[in-house]
Amino acid sequence: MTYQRFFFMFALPGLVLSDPSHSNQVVLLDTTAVLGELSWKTYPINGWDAITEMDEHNRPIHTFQVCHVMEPNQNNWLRTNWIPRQAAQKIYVELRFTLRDCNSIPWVSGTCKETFNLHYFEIDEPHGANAHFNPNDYAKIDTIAADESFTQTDLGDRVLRLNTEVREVGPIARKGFYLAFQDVGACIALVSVRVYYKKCPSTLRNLAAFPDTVPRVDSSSLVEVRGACVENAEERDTPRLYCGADGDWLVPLGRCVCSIGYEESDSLCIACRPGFYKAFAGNIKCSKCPPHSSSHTEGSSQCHCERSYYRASKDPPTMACTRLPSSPRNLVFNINETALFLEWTPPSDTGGRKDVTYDVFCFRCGADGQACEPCNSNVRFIPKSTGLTSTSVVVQDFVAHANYTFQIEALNGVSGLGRSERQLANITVSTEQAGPSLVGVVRKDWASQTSIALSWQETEQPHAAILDYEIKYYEKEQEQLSYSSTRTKSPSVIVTGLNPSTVYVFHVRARTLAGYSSYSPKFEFATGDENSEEAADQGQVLVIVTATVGGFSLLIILTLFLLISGRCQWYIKSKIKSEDKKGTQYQNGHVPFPGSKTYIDPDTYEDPSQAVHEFAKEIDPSRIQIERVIGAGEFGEVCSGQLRIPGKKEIPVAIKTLKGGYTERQRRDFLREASIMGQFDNPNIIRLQGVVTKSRPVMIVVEYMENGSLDSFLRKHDGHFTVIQLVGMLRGIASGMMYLSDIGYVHRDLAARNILVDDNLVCKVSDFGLSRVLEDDPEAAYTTTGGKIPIRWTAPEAIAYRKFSSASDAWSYGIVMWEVMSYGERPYWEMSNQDVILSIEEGYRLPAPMGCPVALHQLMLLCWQKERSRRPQFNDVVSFLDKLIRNPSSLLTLVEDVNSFPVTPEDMPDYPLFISIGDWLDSLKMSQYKNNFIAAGYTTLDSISTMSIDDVRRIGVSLIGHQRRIVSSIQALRLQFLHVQQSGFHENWTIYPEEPQ
Ligand code: ACK
Repeated sequence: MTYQRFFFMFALPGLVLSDPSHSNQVVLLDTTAVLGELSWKTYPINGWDAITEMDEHNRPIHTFQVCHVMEPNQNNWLRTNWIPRQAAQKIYVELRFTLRDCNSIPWVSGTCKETFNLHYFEIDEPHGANAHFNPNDYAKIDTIAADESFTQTDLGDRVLRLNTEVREVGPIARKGFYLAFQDVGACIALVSVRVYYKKCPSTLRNLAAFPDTVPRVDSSSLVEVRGACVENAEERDTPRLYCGADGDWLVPLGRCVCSIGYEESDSLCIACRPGFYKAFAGNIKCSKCPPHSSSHTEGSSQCHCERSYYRASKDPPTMACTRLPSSPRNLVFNINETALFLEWTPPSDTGGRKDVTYDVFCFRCGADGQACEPCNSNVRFIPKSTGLTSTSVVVQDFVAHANYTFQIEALNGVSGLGRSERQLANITVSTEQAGPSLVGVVRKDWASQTSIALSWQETEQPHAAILDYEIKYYEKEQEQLSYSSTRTKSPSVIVTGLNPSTVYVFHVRARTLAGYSSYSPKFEFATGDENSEEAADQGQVLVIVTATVGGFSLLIILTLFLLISGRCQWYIKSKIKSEDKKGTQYQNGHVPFPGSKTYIDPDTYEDPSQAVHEFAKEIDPSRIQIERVIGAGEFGEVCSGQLRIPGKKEIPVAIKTLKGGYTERQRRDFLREASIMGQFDNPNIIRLQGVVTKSRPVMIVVEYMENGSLDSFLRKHDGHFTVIQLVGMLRGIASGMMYLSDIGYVHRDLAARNILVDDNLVCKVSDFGLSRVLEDDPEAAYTTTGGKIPIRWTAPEAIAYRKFSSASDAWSYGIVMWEVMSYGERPYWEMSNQDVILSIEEGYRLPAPMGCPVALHQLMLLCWQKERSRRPQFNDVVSFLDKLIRNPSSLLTLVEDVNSFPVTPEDMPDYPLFISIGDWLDSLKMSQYKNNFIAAGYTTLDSISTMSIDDVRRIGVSLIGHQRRIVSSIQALRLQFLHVQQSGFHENWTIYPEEPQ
């Protein structure tokens, strides 16, 4: 009985014949893939049986079976066709078969086997069709036994299990081989035979291609394979891989990178798309063309600049293309006797670059401004004329009475690439004002112990009438440490108040409508000694001369005053020791400089209208033409209009009127201002033209100031001026205040609202009137001592016990500086007056406004010293500001640039502490931004302390004024934080995080 049918009843169902694909195997034979006949040979012919069935896809299933289990001495061979070796060095034979368990077949004991043998025979070519089969040619590979055979299930069914066995054979050297299956009496179904060898398949690794590689037969050694870079890639380190025995690639070394213009995508290097570029070889992506450049082809290594945009040789290809800067803006000049200051603001368009410098070109022109030729080399530029990094230059050694044209060009790194697009700023300067000295030899007419009389002549016919002369003098020994000056309208003067037996240096300059001439050479003259005969009664002479020079009958007034009131507010100290000046001046009230005028309080006149007529000219109202109302004062309207002066052309004036129905006291208070103003003669003090008292309405006529009051002017032009321009304004105010303090007038209400500005940005101090100003000033508040005081502007000692002095004016001046540098911000913002007083007492001082040079904030802090004798005097302020103007680079360091601000308890004491972001913003009246801060993650005060103006802008504060207010306060917090850190009082710094509402 043959068991073949029986066998297949179990064999076919449930067999899984599909072949798993193995990428690292090269198949030499796979019976499941052979569609036609296999034509394998069997020996003897009736041993193995070939059965070909069809699967559900109609593909043949080649099966060989043998089951002669009942007959002894079986030796049935099944031989494959010749299999070419190809590249194989070692082959793998995978057999899938079923093998019946002999126990499951009755009556076969002794003859039934459960194994079969696998053999091979290497040979270079296949046998001929009639070749005889010789089993001895074959070498045995292995005896194959089943892992599984028939298995009984719980239900009693028999389930056939498929065995898979794999055997390796090698090395194989011949071109091909046969396999043979020897049955010795088992019941076998050979379902599939797969013969393969292993390889490491070709692959791309690290942008290198590695070919198919056959592993070594010796499984312990690897094949080293060198890769070739893919197209458009270049080698970095030689790319290598090792092929392992199982056909796996191991140990990748080295690599290739995509060349310029190409980027990696799916292990290949593909060209950058148009609009993109890659400038460097490497495993980076192509980048979008930088601004103002483009690429039109694929694979661009860089992008080309648009028209009028350039790339400097040192600019990296990643940088945006840039263009030439626009012309510098707001080019202005300022000229004095010897120096011409040119100043401008940076171009509105820097071309997208940060390397902007400036070149200055100088041309000297003919009278009509035409026929210009380059300046000769005598004209000097400080610091230099080319490659300037700052926006100002000082020009020296120019010729007086000449016309110059200066051109300023802004340059940047690409200026050399587009010369045709250069833009220059031009300014024409006439050096009329810088005329030569109009004063010849200065002679000493006589000298006493304390005075010297001088006279001089004009050197040449002046081009404009001389208005007056200024005489500057100082003790020779003191070498210009401090100097004094006086003025005269005639070409002679008696300088008084000098020290006996002392050599003085004098020089004189003239003032014409065109400005000051240069100073005369210096002349040295000595005062007489104690025994000098000339010493007689020089005080009398002095008074007469001074009074005449000043244009006021001071002598008469003073004599009158002395006789009537018996009080003397005026004296000339004949021996002023210069070292005493500082200490005594503020403490004892006014000490006039020698040769200067002295202010007289109109209240010391019994009849105040007498004071008015003493100091103010009565104007015929028919000469006044009122044009329009420009504002409202406490006593009536303020109008603008014209004043006709006989023989001269009309001048613009402001007219303050006293409204009808006034009381006598109001009239007196109104005219008091004129009595005060009329005593002043200084370019930085508002000039009184005269008064109308003899008809109605009563008027005070003053020079017209085109730009009105300084506070509103600055607010209107927020951010429009250069620092030098602002310092120029501050210098003017300080100079006016120096004049006032020199003649002994204490202003008491110095504030930006009381400064007027003309159309040349000249600032003049106005609003005089002692107690009246304070009544008048809306900022003035009542203090506990009963007076009305503008708290935010006033020094603590003046608030506390009405100690007003030039030193308290210096405090107010510091506040004016702050107002100017912050473009009219309200000092201490919205803090209450009471809080201002308390925080000043605790040592709080206003922080530097945004963009404020350190030097200016330091000057403010000096003005705000508690100890009033330590505050600077106005002459110190003027010379300090002059130094800054002469050396503009000293203004470049801004407070926000300073990382470690010099903090001393005196200069920078604790700032008030706020509890939370909300409290802080409330104190600034900026509560509307609370959620902006919190949404951006600024929930604590220490987190905001690092915020820059850009951060403030970024979180949505768009108004420049608000940005300024917030940043100023942040700087204050930062300084306080620094101070707290330095002093180690961290517990003072209370920070509460806050949640959004
Ligand atoms: O800020 P303003 O324009 O400048 O408004 C006030 C207003 O009058 C009430 O004082 C302006 N004002 C006062 N004096 C003068 C002046 N001399 N020239 C021009 N405007 C003036 C001031």
